[in-house]
Amino acid sequence: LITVTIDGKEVKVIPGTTVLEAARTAGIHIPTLCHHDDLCSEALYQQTASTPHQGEHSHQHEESAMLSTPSSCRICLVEVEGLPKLHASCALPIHNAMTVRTTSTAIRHARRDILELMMSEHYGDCFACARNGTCELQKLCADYGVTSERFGRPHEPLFEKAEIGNIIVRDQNKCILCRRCVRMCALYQGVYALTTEGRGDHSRIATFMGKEMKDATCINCGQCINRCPTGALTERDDTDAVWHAIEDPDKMVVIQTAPAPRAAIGEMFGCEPGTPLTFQMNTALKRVGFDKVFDTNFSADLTILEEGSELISRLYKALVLKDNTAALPQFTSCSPGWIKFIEHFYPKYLPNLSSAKSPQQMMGAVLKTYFAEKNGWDPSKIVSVSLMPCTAKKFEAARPEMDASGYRDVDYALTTRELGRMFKQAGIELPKLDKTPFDDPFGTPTGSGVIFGATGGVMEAALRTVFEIVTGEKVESVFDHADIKPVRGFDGVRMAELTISKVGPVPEILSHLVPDFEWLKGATLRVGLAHGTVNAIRVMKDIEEGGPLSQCHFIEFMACPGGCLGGGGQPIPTDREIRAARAKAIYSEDATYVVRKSHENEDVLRIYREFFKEGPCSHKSHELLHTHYKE
Ligand code: HC1
Repeated sequence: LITVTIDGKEVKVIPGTTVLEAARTAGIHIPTLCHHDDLCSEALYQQTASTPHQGEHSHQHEESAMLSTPSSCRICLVEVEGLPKLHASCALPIHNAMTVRTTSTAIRHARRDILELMMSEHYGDCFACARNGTCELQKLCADYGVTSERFGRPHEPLFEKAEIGNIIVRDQNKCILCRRCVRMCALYQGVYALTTEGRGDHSRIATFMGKEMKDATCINCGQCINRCPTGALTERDDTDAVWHAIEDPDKMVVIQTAPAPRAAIGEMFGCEPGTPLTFQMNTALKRVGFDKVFDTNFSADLTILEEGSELISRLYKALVLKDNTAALPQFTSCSPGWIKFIEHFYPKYLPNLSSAKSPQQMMGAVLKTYFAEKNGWDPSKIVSVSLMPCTAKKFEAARPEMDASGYRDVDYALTTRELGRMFKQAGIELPKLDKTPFDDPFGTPTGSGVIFGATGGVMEAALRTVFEIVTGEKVESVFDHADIKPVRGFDGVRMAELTISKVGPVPEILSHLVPDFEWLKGATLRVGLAHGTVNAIRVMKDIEEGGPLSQCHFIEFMACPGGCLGGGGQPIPTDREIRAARAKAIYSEDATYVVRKSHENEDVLRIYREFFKEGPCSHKSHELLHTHYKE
């Protein structure tokens, strides 16, 4: 270890640690606009950690370290004793003992000069910007007393207008070329939709051939938005359309809320990350005018019944009928960023995707059919809104195939940030509100629905149901079964194996799919998980090379780091520690449920009895709750 003295404080670090990282370790904050905690080498190393690929680590660690220090904003300048000039602390590795100062008149002036130069090219109305209040540039300008006296401000746009209408909206007039978006897209997502073009004064963030985001190979995950320090990247704003629907007396406006936003929205109202405001949010939603508030966790239970039954059918087809069209491993299909990723990059594996729609879409489908019929509502007058942590859910909602009932399953998908803004526009102080329960009949989920919001949650929920149905053994959570435990956690790629040593009778609800479970006796069920699409690439490569993941029967893929709780529509900032706090809240909520397995959700089972008539994966449920993604 090397001892470095920063502002008089000694800190011991491993050689190669940057001064910026060392300062953070010592609790000293050095301002920066191009560094992000998610993009430091340690975070990248953790993100690409895995159980089956240990050999890759050293190479990945080096690559991560290289790409994590862009040193482009120069705000993090420091003085080092014995060295002339100021140095960018994010690009200054520690190899010998050194003494560093992070504050001096020279440093403050230099930082102010840089900020003034940035503002001289920054066009846009701060008050109307979606990032007003969370803009890192705005904050630093305030901290350093930046004015436009010396270098002025542009009075008209320097670049073409923002690409309004696209799900990911870019406004280069607000871009400070920090390259966080480029690095995020490459290092966490492996998508490379964004790149840097030109040199010096002509540098700009670009897409391949200058295409609009909607035409680029972007997967709409929104991770770039969540790393952008300014308003240069935002999501399409659908709040006005939702306000109009709410104010239309002819419409019934129904909202469903996903598992991940409830553990995060409080951050927009000054709460600590991981403060669940599920039921306060219901009160607020009613107050702003939604007619019904349903729980996406409920349709997550429905998804588990469909997706789990599909897995059993595929296994039967492959193992008993020896049908090689069974397309194993089955891949989860509820993350729309992942769906677009596989469509772009691995289309030959589309048959492996579960045909089950995501919980968002399933809720929309049963809302405009089962619910409308049962309650005498005209489906053409229902406006189906969803609250999602995800920008890609806007794309999923608009997919042409998502209207099997004759109506759009979901009309508008709002991000957590958009709903937070709506609450603020309505003068709502969310944490102070009373609690209101969800509405029936889609308001009582199980703990399995809740954990969908975290990486590994869909798999754990599926295993609780599939394992218990097949073996008859009780599984309330991963802690009941040591072999299921590895599905939880934040390693980028994970695997688990479960031996099915005994089998039970086939429950009535699945009797149309398989005659018995004898064929599974003694079998080992292998499952895999990946979050962040850079890890999906690693899994797909392994499958192509016939590695351990090719032996899996079921793999969960989540496009965003940490799963939905780290979604691109979540409050800003989102980083490793914040994701961990949100995950804790989600798992704590699961533990409060008396019923924690999807197949024990009585209201879900009622839909099968009253509406679908047969069990999961029957004709009618296929029509409404499943879809097929084509090349
Ligand atoms: Fe998700 Fe899902 S968990 S995809 O991560 O399957 O977005 O939260 O709503 O649909 O339930 C997102 C979250 C979400 C769906 C569910």
